Amino acid sequence: MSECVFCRIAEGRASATILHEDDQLLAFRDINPQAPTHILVIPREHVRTLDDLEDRHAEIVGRMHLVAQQVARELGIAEDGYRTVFNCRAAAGQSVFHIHLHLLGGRRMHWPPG
Ligand code: DGP
Repeated sequence: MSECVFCRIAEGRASATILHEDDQLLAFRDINPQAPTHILVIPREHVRTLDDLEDRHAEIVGRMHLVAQQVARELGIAEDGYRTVFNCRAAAGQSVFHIHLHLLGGRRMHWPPG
C-alpha cells in the first residue's frame, strides 16, 4: 500500500475533487489553492520529481499539458490566460514527491513568480 498522498488519490483511497481521470492521468482541485482556480494534473505512475523523468515519460508529460489545456477551457480560464508550473525539489518548494503540474488561473499572475 502506498503512503504517497497522490497515489492514494489516484487509487481512490483518498478523496479529491476530480475533474479529469483516464488510464494514465488525473486532474483534481488543489487542497490549498493559490488562485481562484488551482488544479493539479498528475500521472498515475509514481515519479518523485521532474528530475526523475526518463525518455519513456515524454508522452505522458505532454499529455499532462493537454489535460491542463482541456480543464482550463472547461473551467473558463483559457481565454484570459493561466499559468502551469512544476516545482522540482526543495528549493522550488516541492512538498509532495509525486510529480504534479499546477494549473493556476482566475486572477492576474505576477512575474517574477517569487
Ligand atoms: P508542491 O508544493 O508543488 O509540491 O505542491 C503540492 C500541492 O499539493 C500543494 O499546493 C497542496 C496540494 N496538496 C497536498 N496534499 C493534498 C491533498 O491531500 N489533496 C489535494 N487535493 N491537494 C493536496
